[in-house]
Amino acid sequence: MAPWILHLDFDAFFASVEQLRNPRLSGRPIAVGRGVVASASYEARASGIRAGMACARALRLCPRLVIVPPRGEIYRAVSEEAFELCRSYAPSVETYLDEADLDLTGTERLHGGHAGAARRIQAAIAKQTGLTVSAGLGANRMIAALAAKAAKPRGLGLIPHGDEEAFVARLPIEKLPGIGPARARALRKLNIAFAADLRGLERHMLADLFGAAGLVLFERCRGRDIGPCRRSEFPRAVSRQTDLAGLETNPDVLEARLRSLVEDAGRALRRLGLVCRTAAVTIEYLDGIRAAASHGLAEGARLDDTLFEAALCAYRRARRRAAAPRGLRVALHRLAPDTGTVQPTLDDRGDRALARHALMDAQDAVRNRFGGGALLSGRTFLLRTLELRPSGAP
Ligand code: DCP
Ligand code: CA
Ligand code: CA
Repeated sequence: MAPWILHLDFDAFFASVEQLRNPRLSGRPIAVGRGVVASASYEARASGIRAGMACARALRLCPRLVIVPPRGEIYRAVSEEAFELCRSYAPSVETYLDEADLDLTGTERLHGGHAGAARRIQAAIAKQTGLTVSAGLGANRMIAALAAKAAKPRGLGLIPHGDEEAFVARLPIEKLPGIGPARARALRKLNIAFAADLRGLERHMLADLFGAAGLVLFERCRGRDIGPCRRSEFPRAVSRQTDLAGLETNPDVLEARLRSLVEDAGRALRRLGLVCRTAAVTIEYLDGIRAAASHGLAEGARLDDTLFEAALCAYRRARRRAAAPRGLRVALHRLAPDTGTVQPTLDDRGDRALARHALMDAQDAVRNRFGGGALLSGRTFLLRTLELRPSGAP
């Protein structure tokens, strides 16, 4: 079966998230970073500002530049949310920072063509996050990533099978993964500027120059990617949030909302094969004030009941005002791979614990297939009865 990889990469990631969250920054040149620019908005790039540049130099290039300190937790939550959505399109998704690789091999009948699927995923991410991603389709991860880069911003690049060599040949050597500034300098001294030039070097010459990395370059400048697959990194947090519009003060309803967020986040956590050791809750009020608290767990947790207990502790500590919240967010932190060991609790022998995990997995299977509302726990059932009540009625 012909391999097809879809690579996604957020456009001006940190900067776009900041512009989205603060409309006063939108359309303006901004840079996210502390001392050094980590991400520059496209408006800032127009003045020549690039990632890696000292903020002082960036300010000289563009005195109107607004510099914003980075907020890693928010960026991670945004990309995790977006890439979670990708998992319904492809059985294998690997993510790294603001990038994801989806293996679409064999799914064309399902999606009606890979380009169509890519467009739909781009649109779904834009709808869910308000941010744009560029996409690349190709026979391997390197080709897909290079195609996405070439299509920035917002675009979709597709390299048909067989065109890999020709596509790569025209690229400056710096664009190839594995060629950093030092290797680029060494190659440029040999008058090698493009991947096409690199192909003039025999295998043993590249090996003499760069060792094992040279052998990988030999393949890469021919459009073949044999580099070791990046281990799929797990996110730093799994989070879910809901907009309450400042209309709800009933504690039972608020706690039911919390439960429903925990169940959604818990399902995402289990789908990623992870456990968590901290549950954090943030309550935002209409005046913009936020209250947050977190609750730690002695052992990695994955069951909704355990997660909810921790989240409820955090929530009750954070909820010091009577005012109606504008929004509620649950984030599961301190993630680790789920090793599948079930810890019996004091009041619970090992076999009962196992049964609770098996029940959780069965519930997930139903919810993954029919949607989160297909099974309602006692607490969230309250929400269903409220949704059925005519709006505005007590
Ligand atoms: N990043 C960083 N320091 C760097 C490069 C990047 O902290 N030297 C962070 C900030 C970026 C994010 O990683 O927003 C993703 O890196 P990208 O290289 O994908 O850059 P951008 O998403 O900002 O821009 P582009 O539109 O070119 O992808
Ligand atoms: Ca990016
Ligand atoms: Ca990137």
